[in-house]
Amino acid sequence: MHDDLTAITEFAEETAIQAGELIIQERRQGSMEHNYKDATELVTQADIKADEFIAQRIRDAYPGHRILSEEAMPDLTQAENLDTPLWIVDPIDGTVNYAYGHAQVAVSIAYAEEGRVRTGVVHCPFQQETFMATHGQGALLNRMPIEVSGASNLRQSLIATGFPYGKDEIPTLIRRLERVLTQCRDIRRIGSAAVDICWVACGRLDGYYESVSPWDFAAARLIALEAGASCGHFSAVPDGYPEDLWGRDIIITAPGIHSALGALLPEPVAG
Ligand code: LIP
Repeated sequence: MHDDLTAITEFAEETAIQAGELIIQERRQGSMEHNYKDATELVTQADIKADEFIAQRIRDAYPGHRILSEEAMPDLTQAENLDTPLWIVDPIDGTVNYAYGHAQVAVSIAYAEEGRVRTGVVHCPFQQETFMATHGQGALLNRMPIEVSGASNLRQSLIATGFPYGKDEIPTLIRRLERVLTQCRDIRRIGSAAVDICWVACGRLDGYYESVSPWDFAAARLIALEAGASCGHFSAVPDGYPEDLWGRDIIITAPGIHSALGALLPEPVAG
């Protein structure tokens, strides 16, 4: 089962960089036809083209593997099937940023065996930055080692989070944001979970929390773990579901502030 992980990481890196070139060209050519999933979630033609490009490369190189991708009718139960290797792909994380011409956009490609993410690549084409990690081999930014910050005081920490396309949880999220913002240095809302988490991995942020989809965070979470981050959830992970791929209520921080931030996130129990 254990294909050569270093070769897989290098394949994912090459694929992500090539997909990054594709989405840069698509934006330059202005072919920014917008569509909406469920009438709220933006998807562009570049999403579709990059997703098809990545999926075809994976199918050609690893025909027996499965692919869980944001743009290919995702079936989240795939994450619970541990029999064959699984690729977790977000062709454009930070879709709204992409559509508005912002730079914080990522191609995210993760590879998992038996529910554990073993390699991850997050390529930010507009910033010419490639974050990557192979299980047990550390984390890299443009092939140079990275590590989390030494933050140990929440009040002096910079925390990132984000908000879903749907609006029904906003009141709870705003109450949570108020608890965090009154206890930390400041908040950042960058618009891409993959970028948020990789910035924790390299010390540009001290912590991150959010609920997102597996393809948004799977690769970046491994990169953060390999860079020394503490990764967890501030609510229960369903029994038997791989925690590496469970995206609800995730918290990823420099070790020194993990418990302090984690204590603020659950909704206080009335009483
Ligand atoms: C995005 C996430 C981000 C979240 C956005 C959106 P997308 O993913 O990366 O953390 O706050 O609402 O879900 O839609 O750009 O792939």
